[in-house]
Amino acid sequence: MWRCAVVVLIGALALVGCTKLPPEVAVNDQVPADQRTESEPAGGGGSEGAGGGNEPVWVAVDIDFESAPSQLPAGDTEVTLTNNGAIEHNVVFDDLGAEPVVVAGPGETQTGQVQLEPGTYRYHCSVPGHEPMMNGEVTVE
Ligand SMILES: [Cu+2]
Repeated sequence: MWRCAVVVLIGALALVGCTKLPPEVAVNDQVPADQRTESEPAGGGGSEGAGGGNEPVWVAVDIDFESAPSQLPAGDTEVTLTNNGAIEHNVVFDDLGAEPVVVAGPGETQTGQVQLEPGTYRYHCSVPGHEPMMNGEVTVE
Protein backbone atom coordinates (compact mmCIF):
# COMPACT_ATOMS: atom_id res chain seq x y z
CA MET A 1 0.00 0.00 0.00
CA TRP A 2 2.75 2.42 0.87
CA ARG A 3 4.50 1.88 -2.47
CA CYS A 4 1.28 2.34 -4.39
CA ALA A 5 0.55 5.60 -2.65
CA VAL A 6 4.02 6.90 -3.42
CA VAL A 7 3.81 5.85 -7.05
CA VAL A 8 0.42 7.51 -7.48
CA LEU A 9 1.98 10.75 -6.37
CA ILE A 10 4.85 10.34 -8.85
CA GLY A 11 2.70 10.10 -11.96
CA ALA A 12 -0.06 8.51 -14.00
CA LEU A 13 2.25 6.12 -15.86
CA ALA A 14 3.59 4.72 -12.64
CA LEU A 15 0.04 4.41 -11.37
CA VAL A 16 -0.85 2.16 -14.30
CA GLY A 17 2.16 0.02 -13.61
CA CYS A 18 1.31 -0.23 -9.97
CA THR A 19 -2.36 -1.06 -10.32
CA LYS A 20 -1.84 -3.37 -13.27
CA LEU A 21 1.00 -5.54 -12.03
CA PRO A 22 -0.34 -6.97 -8.76
CA PRO A 23 -3.56 -8.43 -10.33
CA GLU A 24 -1.51 -10.05 -13.14
CA VAL A 25 0.88 -11.64 -10.71
CA ALA A 26 -1.99 -12.91 -8.61
CA VAL A 27 -3.79 -14.40 -11.62
CA ASN A 28 -0.64 -16.08 -12.92
CA ASP A 29 0.15 -17.55 -9.54
CA GLN A 30 -3.31 -18.82 -8.70
CA VAL A 31 -5.26 -19.74 -11.83
CA PRO A 32 -2.78 -22.23 -13.37
CA ALA A 33 -2.33 -23.97 -10.04
CA ASP A 34 -6.10 -24.35 -9.65
CA GLN A 35 -6.55 -25.52 -13.22
CA ARG A 36 -3.73 -28.04 -12.95
CA THR A 37 -5.24 -29.86 -10.01
CA GLU A 38 -8.55 -30.10 -11.86
CA SER A 39 -7.24 -31.00 -15.33
CA GLU A 40 -4.51 -33.47 -14.31
CA PRO A 41 -6.70 -36.48 -13.61
CA ALA A 42 -8.42 -36.16 -17.00
CA GLY A 43 -5.16 -35.74 -18.92
CA GLY A 44 -3.15 -38.38 -17.08
CA GLY A 45 -5.87 -41.01 -17.11
CA GLY A 46 -5.68 -41.69 -20.83
CA SER A 47 -2.01 -42.49 -21.12
CA GLU A 48 -1.94 -44.55 -17.96
CA GLY A 49 -4.96 -46.57 -18.97
CA ALA A 50 -3.46 -47.35 -22.38
CA GLY A 51 -0.16 -48.39 -20.87
CA GLY A 52 -1.51 -51.48 -19.19
CA GLY A 53 0.51 -53.87 -21.34
CA ASN A 54 4.27 -53.81 -21.30
CA GLU A 55 4.47 -53.06 -25.02
CA PRO A 56 5.94 -49.72 -26.00
CA VAL A 57 4.59 -48.79 -29.42
CA TRP A 58 5.46 -45.93 -31.72
CA VAL A 59 2.91 -45.20 -34.43
CA ALA A 60 4.31 -43.32 -37.43
CA VAL A 61 2.46 -41.49 -40.21
CA ASP A 62 3.79 -39.21 -42.98
CA ILE A 63 5.43 -37.30 -41.41
CA ASP A 64 4.86 -37.50 -37.67
CA PHE A 65 4.75 -39.81 -34.71
CA GLU A 66 1.02 -40.18 -34.23
CA SER A 67 1.63 -41.71 -30.83
CA ALA A 68 4.66 -42.71 -28.83
CA PRO A 69 5.36 -44.03 -25.35
CA SER A 70 6.26 -41.45 -22.73
CA GLN A 71 7.78 -44.08 -20.46
CA LEU A 72 9.82 -47.23 -20.95
CA PRO A 73 10.99 -49.80 -18.43
CA ALA A 74 14.73 -49.91 -17.77
CA GLY A 75 16.70 -52.87 -19.03
CA ASP A 76 16.07 -54.99 -22.11
CA THR A 77 12.88 -53.77 -23.76
CA GLU A 78 11.16 -54.77 -26.95
CA VAL A 79 9.83 -51.75 -28.82
CA THR A 80 7.36 -51.75 -31.69
CA LEU A 81 7.04 -49.35 -34.59
CA THR A 82 3.78 -49.37 -36.52
CA ASN A 83 4.09 -47.42 -39.76
CA ASN A 84 0.76 -46.19 -41.07
CA GLY A 85 2.46 -43.96 -43.62
CA ALA A 86 3.47 -44.45 -47.23
CA ILE A 87 7.22 -44.08 -46.67
CA GLU A 88 9.75 -45.71 -44.36
CA HIS A 89 10.15 -44.50 -40.78
CA ASN A 90 12.37 -45.50 -37.88
CA VAL A 91 13.16 -44.78 -34.25
CA VAL A 92 16.67 -43.70 -33.28
CA PHE A 93 17.65 -43.04 -29.69
CA ASP A 94 20.07 -40.11 -29.83
CA ASP A 95 22.22 -41.45 -26.99
CA LEU A 96 22.57 -44.91 -28.54
CA GLY A 97 24.22 -43.87 -31.78
CA ALA A 98 22.85 -43.36 -35.27
CA GLU A 99 21.62 -46.92 -35.73
CA PRO A 100 17.80 -47.16 -35.58
CA VAL A 101 16.34 -49.29 -32.79
CA VAL A 102 13.54 -50.28 -35.13
CA VAL A 103 12.74 -49.63 -38.80
CA ALA A 104 9.35 -50.12 -40.46
CA GLY A 105 8.45 -49.77 -44.10
CA PRO A 106 5.08 -48.47 -45.34
CA GLY A 107 2.23 -50.37 -43.70
CA GLU A 108 4.60 -52.51 -41.63
CA THR A 109 4.82 -53.22 -37.94
CA GLN A 110 8.32 -54.11 -36.78
CA THR A 111 9.86 -54.76 -33.41
CA GLY A 112 13.32 -54.01 -32.10
CA GLN A 113 15.30 -54.52 -28.95
CA VAL A 114 16.70 -51.72 -26.85
CA GLN A 115 18.63 -51.70 -23.59
CA LEU A 116 18.19 -48.56 -21.54
CA GLU A 117 19.31 -47.32 -18.16
CA PRO A 118 17.05 -45.02 -16.15
CA GLY A 119 17.00 -41.48 -17.49
CA THR A 120 15.42 -39.28 -20.12
CA TYR A 121 16.10 -40.13 -23.75
CA ARG A 122 15.43 -38.17 -26.90
CA TYR A 123 14.42 -40.14 -29.95
CA HIS A 124 13.77 -39.25 -33.58
CA CYS A 125 13.19 -40.67 -37.05
CA SER A 126 16.47 -40.50 -38.97
CA VAL A 127 14.98 -40.63 -42.45
CA PRO A 128 16.29 -37.42 -44.10
CA GLY A 129 13.98 -34.47 -43.39
CA HIS A 130 11.82 -36.27 -40.83
CA GLU A 131 13.56 -35.35 -37.58
CA PRO A 132 12.05 -31.84 -37.20
CA MET A 133 8.56 -33.37 -37.13
CA MET A 134 9.38 -36.81 -35.78
CA ASN A 135 11.08 -36.51 -32.42
CA GLY A 136 10.25 -36.69 -28.75
CA GLU A 137 11.40 -37.71 -25.31
CA VAL A 138 10.82 -40.84 -23.29
CA THR A 139 11.49 -41.40 -19.62
CA VAL A 140 13.12 -44.68 -18.63
CA GLU A 141 12.65 -45.89 -15.07
CU1 LIG B 1 10.11 -40.82 -40.54
